[in-house]
Amino acid sequence: MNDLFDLTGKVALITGGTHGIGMAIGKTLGQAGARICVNDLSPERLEAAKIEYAKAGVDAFTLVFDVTDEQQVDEGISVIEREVGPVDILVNNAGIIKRIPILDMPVKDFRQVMEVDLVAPLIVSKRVAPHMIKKRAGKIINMCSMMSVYGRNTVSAYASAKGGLKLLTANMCCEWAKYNLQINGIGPGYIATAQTAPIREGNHPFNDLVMMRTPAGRWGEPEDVGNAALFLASKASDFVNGHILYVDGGILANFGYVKGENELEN
Ligand code: NAP
Ligand code: GCO
Repeated sequence: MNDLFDLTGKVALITGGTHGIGMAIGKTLGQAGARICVNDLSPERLEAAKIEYAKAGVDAFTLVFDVTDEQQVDEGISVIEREVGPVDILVNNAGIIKRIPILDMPVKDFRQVMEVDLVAPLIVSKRVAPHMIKKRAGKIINMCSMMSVYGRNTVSAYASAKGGLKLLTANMCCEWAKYNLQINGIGPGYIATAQTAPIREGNHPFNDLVMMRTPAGRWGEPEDVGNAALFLASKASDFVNGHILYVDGGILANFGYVKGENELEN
């Protein structure tokens, strides 16, 4: 049974994996035996992340490149292929969000979110897929969101990108599954990371909404997503394709509830 989740001999690239969900995924896949590669925009964050990975027993190979820049992606992946090996598992994790009402959002900001959250997964996947196709084996995991299926005030760019990423995942499946590539997405619910800190910390009222919408009654932890990524990166998911695995504590199953109803005494 353990062999199903053994990633020994596999090279995994987690984009933007220097903290938050990406780092949780990197640690989990690394502890399952994968050789972990992590990119980011900041050398300083990569240096700090390397230390964090080492504390978890993971020797991360780190390099700087911007996932929105085709030339930097090509050069970065070439370095990985030369120094570590061809990528077997790609996690398109890097992402940004801008919380601005549509009428107030400059189009350049909308474009920037689309570039990072939707176009970049295409760029990086196009660069690594040919090797996977030649090898007739590969795993691509696109980091989607609840906003792949929901809108919400102020996150129009993010939801548009993550909604697009859900269907880009489907299209990668349609074109590449025949070569034994499995391309899936993960749709995290509300996870406690730097990205959600502005709507979570300081007793922010958004916590009430998350609690009302999340049957599990808690914010998710990055490790909750890391565990789902291990499934999608492993042999255990070889017949799962084009699927978005929601890791949301039940949000998608729940319309919501009124505080105090149907609550046990203990
Ligand atoms: P985070 O803490 O903001 O981390 C995002 C990472 O992406 C950072 O390391 C960031 O690097 C990197 N990045 C951004 N733009 C980049 C670029 N152009 N090139 C390379 N790296 C870049 O986010 P998170 O909460 O861990 O989320 C990770 C992913 O899960 C994102 O795609 C997010 O949309 C998605 N997600 C998050 C939640 C949640 O509740 N947290 C829920 C659903 C989906 P820098 O730090 O150097 O900027
Ligand atoms: C927000 C949050 C969400 C989460 C996540 C939910 O402002 O609504 O940041 O977008 O990040 O994407 O799945």
